[in-house]
Amino acid sequence: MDKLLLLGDEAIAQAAMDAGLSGVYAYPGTPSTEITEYIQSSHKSTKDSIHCRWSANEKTAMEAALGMSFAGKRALVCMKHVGVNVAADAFINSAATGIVGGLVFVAADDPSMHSSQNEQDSRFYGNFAMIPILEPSNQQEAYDMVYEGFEFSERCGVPVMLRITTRLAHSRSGVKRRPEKPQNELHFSKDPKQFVLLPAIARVQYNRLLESQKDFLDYSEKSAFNSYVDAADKSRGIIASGIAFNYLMENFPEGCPFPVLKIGQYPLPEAILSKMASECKELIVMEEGYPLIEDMLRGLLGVGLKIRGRKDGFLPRVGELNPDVVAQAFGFEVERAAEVSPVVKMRPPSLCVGCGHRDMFDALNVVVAEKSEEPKVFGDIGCYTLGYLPPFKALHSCVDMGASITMAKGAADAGLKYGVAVIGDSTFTHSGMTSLLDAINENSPITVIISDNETTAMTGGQRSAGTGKIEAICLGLGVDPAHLHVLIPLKKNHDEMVRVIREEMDYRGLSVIIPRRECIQTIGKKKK
Ligand SMILES: Cc1ncc(C[n+]2csc(CCOP(=O)(O)OP(=O)(O)O)c2C)c(N)n1
Ligand code: SF4
Repeated sequence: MDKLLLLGDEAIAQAAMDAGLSGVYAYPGTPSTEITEYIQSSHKSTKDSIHCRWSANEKTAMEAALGMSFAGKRALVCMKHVGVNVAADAFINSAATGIVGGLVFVAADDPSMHSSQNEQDSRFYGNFAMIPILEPSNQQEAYDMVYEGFEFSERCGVPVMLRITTRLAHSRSGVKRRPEKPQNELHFSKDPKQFVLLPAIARVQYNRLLESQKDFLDYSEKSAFNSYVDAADKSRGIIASGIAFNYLMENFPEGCPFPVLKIGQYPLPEAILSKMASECKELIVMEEGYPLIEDMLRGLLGVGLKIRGRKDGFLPRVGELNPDVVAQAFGFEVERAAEVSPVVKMRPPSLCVGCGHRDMFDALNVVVAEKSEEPKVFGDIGCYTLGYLPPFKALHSCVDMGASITMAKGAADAGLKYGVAVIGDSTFTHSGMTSLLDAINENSPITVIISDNETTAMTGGQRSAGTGKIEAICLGLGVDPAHLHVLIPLKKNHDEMVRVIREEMDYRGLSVIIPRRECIQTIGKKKK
């Protein structure tokens, strides 16, 4: 088969299509976005009618993927790590219902928080759901794991999690493809109760999941993705998972003098771990993210053995690993990177010149400055979060998608006089609509600004689920039409925007202002 030069994300997408994918379901989020984009732009998705439209959020993505699996077809669901929090209800329960068509769940973690609000480790979710987890060490393995993952999911009867991290998602390598498989035929579970989690049925399903654990362990013990290379020096044994295995081997190009267990599949293969524990003086754990294996080993192997890793300072407790960090841990000399020339100045991130969010903040700041009782502006997640930084310095919070409106409501409940929520259109349809409903139901005295640029700009300009429907959604939820305004955020409309924001902040009930102007970057892309 041909070899392609692919990003880790693209390798996942290509493998899924080669394995007979019928649909990808996802909400954009770095570093997972390129998986869906690759499928969207492929000739195959059009030719074979592979579903690849963006979902409104990660939970709807997970549920739709489960629906496709219910109908017997293979589904891929992709999200960034914080998206797993949003999808968690459906995700955890999907382990209990099980699947029909193979379901691969890709969780893309972002250690070091390159573009995220935390660095949580999705392996905990896979573990919590009690399903097998696959963790590739390179792009070829990402391809192979997804290609085999659908069949593996069908064999296990549950979704399989593929956990990747930013470096693997966003770096390229040659990937050898495997033969293309046809899509599954539409077919359904023979058990009519399988997807009905009423308590009496759920108990049976849960017991079945528990019983499957020994099979999952057995698959891990025999998996080619877990490999052990013995060595003579048993003063240390090294356990390296995912991309950390690559970093380790980069530091030992002639081969590691200590026994190495590469982990690519969970649950952890206990037999080989016990063998290492009995033979080696100490175990070193190298893993990207939280010290998950490290903690598990302490439980699994007892406290007698010395286990080193992120918790005892052998490796840093936070942030991404890389070959240099691993080299330092082993006491090797690390070449210092060339100094950055003083000519190069630090450039803090900022909203593009000409961005509509700028005009919105300019107007909002005028009204905020007028008030003697300081208003609080609750931000959300998107390009407009940059309104926290100079020159605007306009925001007082940014927590999770949708939190702006509900935090403003909670603060109003507490007695805050002037609460403003600033949210983007994509974030609004992701998880702001239910927040708005709570505020509408109590006519909370807050001003909600839905800064609508008709796209999901921060992640690269993907289609936004609510484009063209934002006012209708607000009215349908129950916003008073007298307190719903659509404005065009342009310099020439500055005075009008200030007036409307002032009037609505003085109104002691709920109001929604929608400044709408298309993101200039997506306009530019369309022109090209
Ligand atoms: C739960 C979750 N999913 C995905 C993301 C990634 N993400 C950050 S901002 C954003 C959407 C921004 O779109 P919008 O609200 O329309 O604002 P814009 O960037 O267009 O101004 C996304 C998808 C995230 N941070 N959290
Ligand atoms: S990408 Fe679009 S929304 Fe984001 S700052 Fe630039 S113009 Fe504004």
